[in-house]
Amino acid sequence: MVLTGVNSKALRKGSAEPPLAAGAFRVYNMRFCPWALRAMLYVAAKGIDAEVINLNVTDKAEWYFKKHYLGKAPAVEHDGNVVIESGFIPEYLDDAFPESRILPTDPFEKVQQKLLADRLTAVSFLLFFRHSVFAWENFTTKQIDSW
Ligand SMILES: N[C@@H](CCC(=O)N[C@@H](CS)C(=O)NCC(=O)O)C(=O)O
Repeated sequence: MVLTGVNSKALRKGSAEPPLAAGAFRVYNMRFCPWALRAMLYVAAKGIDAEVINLNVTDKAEWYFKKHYLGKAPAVEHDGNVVIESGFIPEYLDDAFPESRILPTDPFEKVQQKLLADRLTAVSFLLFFRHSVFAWENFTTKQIDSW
C-alpha cells in the first residue's frame, strides 16, 4: 500500500484540479480533521494505493464542489465515482475491495459496529473542537496553507 501526497500543500480557491490518472484511487483529505482521518485510516488499513489531495476547507477550491456539493472533506474518488461522508466511505471501501473486508457482515454485528462508530464520532468531534475550533484564532486559512 502506498499513500502519495500525504504531506502535499492544501489546495485552496484558485487552485487547479489535479489531473486524475485513469484507474487511480484518490482521497480528498483535510489535515487534522477527524472525519477525514477516518477515511484515511480505512484506506490505509485496507492496503489501497491512493493519492491524497489535501484541501483547505476554509477557502475552498472551486473545482472541489463538483466532487462534494458542500465542499467538505473527506471524499474518495474511485472508478469515476465520488463517495462522500466518513460514515459511508468505510462501507463503500469494503464493498469495492471485498478482499480486505474490515467491517462485520453478520447483521447483528453490523449494527453494533454502527452504534460504536456513532459513539466514537461524538468523542472525536469533542476532541476536534477542543483542539481546533476553541483555538479558532490560531486555526486560520494562513495556518492551513502552511500545512
Ligand atoms: N459529516 C461529514 C463531516 C465532514 C466535515 O465536516 N469536515 C470538515 C473538516 S473537519 C469540513 O470539511 N468542513 C468544511 C465545511 O464545513 O464547510 C463527514 O463525516 O464526512
